[in-house]
Amino acid sequence: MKKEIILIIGANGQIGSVLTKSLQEKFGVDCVVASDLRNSPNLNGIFEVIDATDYEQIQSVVTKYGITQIYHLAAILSAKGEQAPLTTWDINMKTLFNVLEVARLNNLDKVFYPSSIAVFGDEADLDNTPQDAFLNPATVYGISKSSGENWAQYYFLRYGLDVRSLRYPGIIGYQSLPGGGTTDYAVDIYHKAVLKEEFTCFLNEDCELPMIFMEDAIRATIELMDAPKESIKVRTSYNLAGVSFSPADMAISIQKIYPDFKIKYEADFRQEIASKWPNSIDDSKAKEDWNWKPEYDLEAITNTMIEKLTGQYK
Ligand code: NAD
Ligand code: AKB
Repeated sequence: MKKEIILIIGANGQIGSVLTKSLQEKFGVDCVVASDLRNSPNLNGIFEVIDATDYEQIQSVVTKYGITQIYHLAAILSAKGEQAPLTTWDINMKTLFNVLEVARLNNLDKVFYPSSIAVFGDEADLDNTPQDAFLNPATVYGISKSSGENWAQYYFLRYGLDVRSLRYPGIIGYQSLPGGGTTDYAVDIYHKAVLKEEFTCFLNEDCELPMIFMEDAIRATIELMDAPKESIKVRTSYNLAGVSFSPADMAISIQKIYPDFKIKYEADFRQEIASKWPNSIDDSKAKEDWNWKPEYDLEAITNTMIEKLTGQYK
């Protein structure tokens, strides 16, 4: 079997720091190159500083290690992106174009490109949003992801590059902190609960959004990338569902463990972003094509988050 050498771009982020470890376990520490804008002193493994807006920096690492697959995670997320729309567009698109071109010109085997529920806007059904819903995203982040999905498909159709993609929901994990998204509250809330502090939520109490536990998100990524090429029928990006809930649902689930936990609501600009995103996602294509099945519901997420964070804060 061919030896795969993996490059992860944006490896220091919320997903990258966890995915790096999983890919090291799968492929071996010597076969995974983590990269980001700044060094990662605690990483046990190979690290290279790469600014993915610079084509040559990616190319030189691909050559140096004989990279065969790229996981391209670098992006500016929804809330932070609204602070600087044009810069966000430049970074999100330039990094993607560089990855696609490096992959094409070096005949890489596969590329992973994460998309997001942010591709949907108010033209899509909010409940059980279908795979093929009309996309009219309202944030620059969502516009960049919906465009990126089409570029992924273009490289597949035009050049045969095996680009695979998931529309991740908001990701919840204890291992890392989120960076600049609209769903970040769903991680922060557990940190406050474990610290026995009141939580101020920037979304409304009934704002239901699709979420997924980190373990499920990582497993989905690896299962998608492992699936036989012919079973990948969606070449833009697969809808992916974990579980859907509102901040009030989360508070109730935390109060089962900490009855004194308090939450108050002070909605800000992120509520406007969230109001145009789905409440829930139809991921039947992912189920059909590569047998996707989430494992964590809200209760399992709450129990695991509180157990793990309690250990971390000891
Ligand atoms: P993050 O913001 O935590 O991490 C992104 C990383 O990219 C950071 O470490 C940052 O330093 C790096 N980066 C930024 N610009 C770069 C550049 N020019 N060159 C190299 N690295 C650069 O994001 P995340 O939550 O880990 O998300 C990873 C990917 O998954 C993103 O593409 C995001 O859009 C997507 N996604 C995330 C979620 C989620 O809930 N976390 C949901 C949907 C989609
Ligand atoms: C964000 O809130 O921007 C991300 C996402 C859902 O893409 N977590």
